Amino acid sequence: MYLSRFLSLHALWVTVSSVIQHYPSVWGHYDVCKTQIYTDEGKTWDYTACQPEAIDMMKYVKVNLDPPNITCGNPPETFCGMGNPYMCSECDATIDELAHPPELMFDAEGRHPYTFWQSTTWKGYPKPLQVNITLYWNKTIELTDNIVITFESGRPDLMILEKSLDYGRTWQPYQYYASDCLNAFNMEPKTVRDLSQQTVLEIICTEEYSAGYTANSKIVHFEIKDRFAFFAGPRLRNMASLYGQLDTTKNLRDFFTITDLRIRLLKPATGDIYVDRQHLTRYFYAISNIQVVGRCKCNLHATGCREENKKLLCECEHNTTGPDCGKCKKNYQGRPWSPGSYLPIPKGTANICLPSISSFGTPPKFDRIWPNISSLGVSNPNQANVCDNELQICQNGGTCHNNARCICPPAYTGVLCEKRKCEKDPEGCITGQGAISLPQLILLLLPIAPLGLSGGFVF
Ligand SMILES: [Ca+2]
Repeated sequence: MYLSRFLSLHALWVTVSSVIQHYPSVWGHYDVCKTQIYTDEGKTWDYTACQPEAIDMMKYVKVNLDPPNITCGNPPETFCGMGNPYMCSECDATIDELAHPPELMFDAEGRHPYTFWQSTTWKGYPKPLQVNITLYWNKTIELTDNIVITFESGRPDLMILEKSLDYGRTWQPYQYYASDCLNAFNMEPKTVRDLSQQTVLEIICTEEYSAGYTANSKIVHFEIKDRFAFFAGPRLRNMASLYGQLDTTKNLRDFFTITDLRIRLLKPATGDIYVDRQHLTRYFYAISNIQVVGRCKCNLHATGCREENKKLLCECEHNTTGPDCGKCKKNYQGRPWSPGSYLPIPKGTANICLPSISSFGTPPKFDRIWPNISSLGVSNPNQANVCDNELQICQNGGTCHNNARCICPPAYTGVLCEKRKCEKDPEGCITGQGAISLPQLILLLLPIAPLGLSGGFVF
């Protein structure tokens, strides 16, 4: 008896261990849009929320400099070291070895000396030396890692990082950078560590990255991961919490979403309070690398994003279409388009577009109140097929009965079993019948599994 109890406990432990080990590597990835499942009625699809992998977005970036003639070397000019104004070199756009065009901000590094873009020197002083570097993708992108700008000159005394969400029509500041925030922007200096969950969207001015030539570091950050950490913990292990927040808080989601970035270089490093007018060739901007890591925003309806005619496009699933999978495909207007949802963890909700119902004919143009499938009911047996195994597939394990109705699993409802029952519950979807939430799972496991959910997780 003891042996059988031990064996069943052991079996439970093996199951539990495999769940624990499996969960962290699976739950946040959303790397599959659908899987084929087998039911009594045969094969069908189980749809899940999905998103592309995060990638190096600089491979796809386009750049625009303003003013356009701000790159050094045309005509050739001399520039000198900040530390030693007598150590000088040439910038000449006509000689490869001496040219510093903008694309050198995005080439693969790994060799010394680094390749870099460089501006003209501040020979027009006291007229400000200002440059706008606009990075654009013609695609909505979700940032997943810090933006990192590497300067080969001193880091600027004044700089603003801006973002656009509408392809450069309007701009919002992301972060201010200054050696003296109060003086430059009338803002109290802060670092991202001064923020909290409640103030994570605050736009701050930081003095952390403007120490110019005197500091060893050449790097300027915009801290994405530190902001994620307010929700996911310092090592970003609790991504479920972050995903939950992103799902329910549009402002937070939008904060990390961009179509364009603009680096506004407003004053070069001077290394001192005063500008040395005798040696204006010491003052310029030079950038060797910009890191932007993110994923195509596909509204949780695609895992692929490809470049076509130099434009990034989501490879949409779930009967959606558009560059961001932002609308339903033709003939799939059975209910209003909706983005997928990260919840419930780990698979999310696909919110697929449902087939239009042909018996209703073509919906009148501009008629936004065309009946949606969930309001149709199944009372009229003469109406067109409600479900079949090809187009109108019962979801979430539901089975199609006589083409007239879907027989749904206990936790689901809706004509095609597309809705979780607890959606109606004002308390949210905490205890779905037949489904077990992650917090529940952890609580259940704690007495016999005194270890945290750990494991490498890559956002
Ligand atoms: Ca470079």
